[in-house]
Amino acid sequence: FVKPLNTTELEARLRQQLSRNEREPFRVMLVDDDQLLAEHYALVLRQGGLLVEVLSEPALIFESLKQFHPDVILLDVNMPFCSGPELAQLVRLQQAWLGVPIIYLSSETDGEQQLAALIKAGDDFITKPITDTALLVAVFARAQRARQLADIMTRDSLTGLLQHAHIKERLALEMLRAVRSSQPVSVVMLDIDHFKKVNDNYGHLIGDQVIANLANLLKQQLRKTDLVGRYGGEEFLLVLPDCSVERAFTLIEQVRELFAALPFTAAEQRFFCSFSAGICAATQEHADLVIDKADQALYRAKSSGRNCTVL
Ligand code: GH3
Ligand code: MG
Ligand code: MG
Ligand code: MG
Repeated sequence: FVKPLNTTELEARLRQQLSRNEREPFRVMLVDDDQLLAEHYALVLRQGGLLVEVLSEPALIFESLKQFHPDVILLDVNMPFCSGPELAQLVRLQQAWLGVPIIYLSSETDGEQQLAALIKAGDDFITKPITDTALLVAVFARAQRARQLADIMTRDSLTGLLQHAHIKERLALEMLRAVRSSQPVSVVMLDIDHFKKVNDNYGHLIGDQVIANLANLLKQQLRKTDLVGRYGGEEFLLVLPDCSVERAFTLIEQVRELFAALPFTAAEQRFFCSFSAGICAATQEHADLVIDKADQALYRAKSSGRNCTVL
């Protein structure tokens, strides 16, 4: 006989789990036309350490998804104008949200109806009434799994950094956040110098090692909230929230010096590498324009002799 955990103990454990991850809390979007009920469930989930956005107007879901980026969507079935399954179908039409689990949360107990909803779209069905603990556990488990999968899907296998499309997406998101919080965001484009020679002299595998080592160095030296992406082969895009270009410059110069001093060995030969970097401030322009600016700064760094950082 195992004594059931009471909700407080459980919440404490979930929080522990979250802090162990040292990651942002899981994000849950709750769509229900019954605002009072939705607020109750939201409270339960928030007490368990989850971040919850309540949406009582289903028509606004795409706006909300873009702003909130949930790990899990909890969806009511019976809503006026648009049923949960219809809404789920619409969400599934957009590639960006294909991987986000959709869980129906409904008092519908008829198996046929539940099946019909799941066949349309959606991943799971939770029947109301549900105990607070059961809801929290179910959502937590789903969110955790979804994050793990999203992580694998969005990361580059050699470096573990965000892939091209995903670092761009995160930049756009950070720019929105920056406008709201009026904090500066710095963007860095970084490219290894004369990398073709590394491949030519020591082979592609050693070249890969150099790329992986620089990725590790960046992960070590930057803050947890900084975002690092592998923009191209030996090109990296960094997004540094709450960071002025001056601070970014100092930081990147430190990393540049560390990297330039890092010895590599191939065919019993020691050799060194370097990178050039271009920095700019993320303004309210389109993310692509900001990337262009960082790229132009990088170009200037290359033409002024490489192994340097340009603002
Ligand atoms: P520059 O200083 O002007 O940047 O010179 P560069 O030689 O680095 O020039 P460029 O950016 O044109 O060349 C990059 C080379 O990196 C070309 C490509 O063969 C190589 N490369 C791209 N991706 C990878 C990769 O994943 N692994 C390895 N080993 N090499 C790669
Ligand atoms: Mg309803
Ligand atoms: Mg290069
Ligand atoms: Mg390049």
